[in-house]
Amino acid sequence: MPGKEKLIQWVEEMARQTEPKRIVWCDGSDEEYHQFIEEMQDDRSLIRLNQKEYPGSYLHRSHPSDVARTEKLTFICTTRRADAGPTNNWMSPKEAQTRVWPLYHGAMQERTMYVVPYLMGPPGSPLARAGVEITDSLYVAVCMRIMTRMGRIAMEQIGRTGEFVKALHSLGDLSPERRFIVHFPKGDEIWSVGSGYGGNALLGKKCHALRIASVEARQEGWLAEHMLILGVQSPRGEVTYVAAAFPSACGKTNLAMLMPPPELSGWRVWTVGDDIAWMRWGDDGRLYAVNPETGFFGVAPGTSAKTNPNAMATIRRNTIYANVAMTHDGLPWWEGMDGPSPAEAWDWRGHPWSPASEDKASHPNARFCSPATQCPCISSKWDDPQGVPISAILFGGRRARLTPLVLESFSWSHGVYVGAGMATETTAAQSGAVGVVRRDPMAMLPFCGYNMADYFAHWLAQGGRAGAVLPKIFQVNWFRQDENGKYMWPGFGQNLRVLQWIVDRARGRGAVVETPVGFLPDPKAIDTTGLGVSEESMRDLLAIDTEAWLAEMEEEAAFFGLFGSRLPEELRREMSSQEKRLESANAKGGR
Ligand code: GTP
Ligand code: SPV
Ligand code: MN
Repeated sequence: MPGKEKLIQWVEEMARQTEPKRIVWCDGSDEEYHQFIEEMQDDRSLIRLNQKEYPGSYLHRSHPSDVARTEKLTFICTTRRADAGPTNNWMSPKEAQTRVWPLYHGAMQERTMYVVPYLMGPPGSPLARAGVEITDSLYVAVCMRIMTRMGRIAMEQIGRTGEFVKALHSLGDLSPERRFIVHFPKGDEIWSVGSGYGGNALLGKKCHALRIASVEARQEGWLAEHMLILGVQSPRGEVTYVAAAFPSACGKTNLAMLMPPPELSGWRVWTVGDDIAWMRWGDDGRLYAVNPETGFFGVAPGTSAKTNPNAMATIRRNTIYANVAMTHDGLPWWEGMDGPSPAEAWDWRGHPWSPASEDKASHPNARFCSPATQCPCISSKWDDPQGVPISAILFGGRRARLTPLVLESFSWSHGVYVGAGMATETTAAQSGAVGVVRRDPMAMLPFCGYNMADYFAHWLAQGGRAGAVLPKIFQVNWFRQDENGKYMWPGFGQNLRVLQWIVDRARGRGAVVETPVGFLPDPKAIDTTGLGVSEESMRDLLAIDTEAWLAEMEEEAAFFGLFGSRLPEELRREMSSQEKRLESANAKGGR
């Protein structure tokens, strides 16, 4: 059936269930966007910020119980439970029909249904994929306009190919009791009800571009990953592209927009993407990455001119903020922003706030939503349909102890093992406890749409591709703490010093020290002039505690045990070789 008819039929079907007052087909135009913004001010779902200081910018306050992704209420819907795997919540298609579908019945009565066609990936790219989100939230529609290529351009592709992901979203009654985010990888369908928050509701992002796309990528031989993409430019003008997976709120946006410190003059970092990478093998054997998105949905708290000046410039106009505080002058504010705290403000819930208040002014997971083109360091290739060739892949988590500042894996399969064994401390980006160490393979634990054992196998299989020019795989950790709980590494712009070594290694240069867990930089290989980190701290940041690693490997083994016989043999081999290397080093008294 031609795409347009298929789409009309689906929209009619969804309208019969949800019973909207009216249906609006979005064309993605500027006029439409501005009209939506006007309507949202009228119904008070958007508050106008100070237009002199923040032109085109607004604040959205969400329901206080709806401020982060709810992983517990996120499901993969497959006929067989094993296909979702032990790390995903599973629901049978039948159960979804009886438990979730009825929640849509009459859910849009007295509301407008917005039909939002969108494209993920640059138009004309072999990786451009279309979707249509049906939503009763204007906040969702305006954020989708920023985050995706919305409207006509998507309709063209749908009309031509007849293929699109069907994404149904309703705010429902916003009760966490009746909140579900359900994915049907087989039918390319997503149902989300009961939440208006980012990753739960902007369905092109995590639901489509990661959970659904990861299944498609496995079938078609490419990769859909929770990764930033950046280009590092050396003073000689050589640009090296890097993709990096860090879990939510662990530094992707910050690294993607890195501002080189003055001591490292001549170096530049160009942003291609800050959250999601779609990567495919090119005819020349290299791995090419595109950013499927067109905007940044980033963490506000901690963002300042000191930590991320490029983000501060990006979010100065045309930005939809969510759950930040607002000063009496209509300026957005959050903890960790520049300058002193305002003497008085409204907190993220709209209650009066002062520095004496017990609660934070901004929600820790408050976000900004801004167009990518506003970023001062946006790469000239950020929307290149072919993508950028990746020379290095980084895996990083938030670990107070154990994992060093940087290490290089011995091989592709060792690198896959390093990524699969990753762990991190939880953050405010997902509801639940903060600061608990959990395994988060490749930062994809909440986003892999199928059994993660098969996901590891898919990654391993890439290493055996004929003619593939494999990127080198690294692990990084910006979050090591000393015994007083202070970060030992200054991070942010200074992370460029680590990127320099990574670029050297990717280009076959740079000195290393071999350890049981990977290659570490030779102590002199990281330039520390003007850094203010003592030699002793650098030693600690690059130390390998073999006993602690062996203890970690027990936890890792318990996690891998969840997958039973489905865990790839190659991963088991990497794990046991690493264990042997550690044991033998330990017997000799450490590294
Ligand atoms: P998501 O959008 O949730 O996927 O997060 P993200 O991975 O893009 O994380 P982001 O860059 O927004 O950073 C999250 C938090 O980590 C912010 O509060 C940052 O200030 C902090 N952060 C980022 N980079 C560094 C760093 O190098 N060192 C330290 N100490 N903190 C950092
Ligand atoms: C994340 O939580 O990883 C985010 C924000 O990037 S969300 O859009 O909610 O997924
Ligand atoms: Mn993310």
